[in-house]
Amino acid sequence: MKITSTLLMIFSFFAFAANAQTTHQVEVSSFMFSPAELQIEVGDAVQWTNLGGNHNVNGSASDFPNNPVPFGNELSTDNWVYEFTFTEEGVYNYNCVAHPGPMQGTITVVDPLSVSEYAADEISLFPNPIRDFVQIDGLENLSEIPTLSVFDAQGKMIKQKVLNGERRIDFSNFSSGMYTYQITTNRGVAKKGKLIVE
Ligand SMILES: [Cu+2]
Repeated sequence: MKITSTLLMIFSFFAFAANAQTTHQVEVSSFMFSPAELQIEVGDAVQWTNLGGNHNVNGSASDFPNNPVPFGNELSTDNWVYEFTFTEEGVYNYNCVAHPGPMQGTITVVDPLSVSEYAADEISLFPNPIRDFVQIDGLENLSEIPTLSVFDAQGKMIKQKVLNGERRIDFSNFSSGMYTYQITTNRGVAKKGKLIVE
């Protein structure tokens, strides 16, 4: 029974991954974007929904010249929905022009095929599927202090932990499902992959 449901999850994940585009939701309210930080894949769309207040999404070239592509809509008190599809890798910053202090966001667009891992073979995570804990071995092969980041199926970061000697990570408060993770250092991505929580 357990094996069957795990296999089903694996198959449905690959079906999901194969048909590529995901639409990620960001709520706009007074005075925040939620989630404010999102990591997505090339080709994914982000849909911002204004729940109330005079706000917009401003990722304009004049305010954010480092954005690979400008994006955004006009200020409005309507309950608007704005959608943008990100087709170029990179880090995109944006704000609300009426409330640029508190209302800021970042979309990080990654190409899953182009992110290479520099220590994939030296590091191992087990067990996977995870029940309550995952053990990470091989981190002593890295000369820098690694950070573990875990993302849900929508690309939202839900856990981030500096692995300062810690090798056994608690997943007992995670709901069942599919997650992706990255172990990063100052050098880049040491290892990345998928995790299943039972
Ligand atoms: Cu605003």
